[in-house]
Amino acid sequence: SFNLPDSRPVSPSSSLFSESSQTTMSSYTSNSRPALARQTTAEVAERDYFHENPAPAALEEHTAQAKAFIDVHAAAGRRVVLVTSGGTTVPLERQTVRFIDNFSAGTRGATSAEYFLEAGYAVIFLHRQFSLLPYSRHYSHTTNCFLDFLHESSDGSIVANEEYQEKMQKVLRQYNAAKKSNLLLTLPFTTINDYLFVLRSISQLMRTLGSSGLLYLAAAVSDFFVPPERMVEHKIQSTNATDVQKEERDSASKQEEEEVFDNFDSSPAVPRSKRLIVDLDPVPKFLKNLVDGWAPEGMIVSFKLETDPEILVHKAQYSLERYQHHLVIGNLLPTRKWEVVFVAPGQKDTWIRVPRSKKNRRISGMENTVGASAGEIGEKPLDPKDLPE
Ligand code: PAZ
Repeated sequence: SFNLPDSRPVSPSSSLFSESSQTTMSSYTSNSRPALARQTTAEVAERDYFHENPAPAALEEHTAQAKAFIDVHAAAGRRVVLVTSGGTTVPLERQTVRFIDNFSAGTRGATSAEYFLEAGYAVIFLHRQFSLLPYSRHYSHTTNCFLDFLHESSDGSIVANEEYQEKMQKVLRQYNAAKKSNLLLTLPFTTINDYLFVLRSISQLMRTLGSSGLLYLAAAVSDFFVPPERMVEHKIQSTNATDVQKEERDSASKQEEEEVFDNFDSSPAVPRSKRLIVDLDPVPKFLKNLVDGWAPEGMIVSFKLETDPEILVHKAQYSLERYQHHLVIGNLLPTRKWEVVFVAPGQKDTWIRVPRSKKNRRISGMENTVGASAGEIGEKPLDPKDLPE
């Protein structure tokens, strides 16, 4: 019931070629680069990132699937939402054994997708592979193994246990209805790079939907990554067992190896082979590009996660001001399952709460400290002193 503005506020910076945007002359001379032109900083960052990083193998296939899905629903006049969900990984090696990850299980995205389907949207669910999915989320990743929901009846057929039947039937019917009507397209990503490539492609496809397209960006996207020129090919070694072998190689390739291995600190305090210093670059902030160039007519909702209650609203407001989209939904890590703040242009910041489930109360240890009823709206977050130690 929150009122979103019909269109984004027009500000000087909302134009791709605005006077206020910083313009940069391309300094590239390579023939493979596009012709020199005056470009905004955001455009240069986009061109460089997508030029320097490899497109994921599944990009074409996923883009084709999304295009077919969008075309069908656009022709039917149906609203389409792109929901992004789950965390992105940051690989440390090209042949990836180790990677950096984050906490997100995809609960927000998978749950929201169900509500969007219920509200009549067709949903493209761009999610971290193996994170929670709409409908199946009720039975996967739970403390119960899914087999615990089932038993074998006397005739040998497998049926749901009595206590789960009502809910399972409801969920199954909703899932089958979405499937039958082709209303749910699930597309997986794993790395930050996969995510950025496919997000750009799908957002651009959503342009055809105009204002019937909604982008609901709930994924927990890494802010840092290892750029390709600093990423080693093979598993980073933790012992110097390969050093002897290395010494036998010619000096040119030795030097090359040392350059490649610059993830290692050379501090003499601890043997070099035992230390790993991870040196990450910032991931370009593409929300500006998305808002201004990829899907300029779509409604765009982004999420902002923080752990410090003192900075959440400020960061959400900053994001809204900087990117000029429709809504930032802020949440705090420990309370995110039952409390969010809506920050929208021209509107008062509004905290929205849902009742905490028994499970959430158990996790937070907050029972009996703060009352919350269905859809409660407030002007302030829960008091941090009520949060568990
Ligand atoms: O996946 P989840 O339900 O455990 O968490 C959801 C969330 C906190 C990742 C999401 O609500 C969110 O805030 N996403 C944006 C995170 C960020 O990049 O700030």
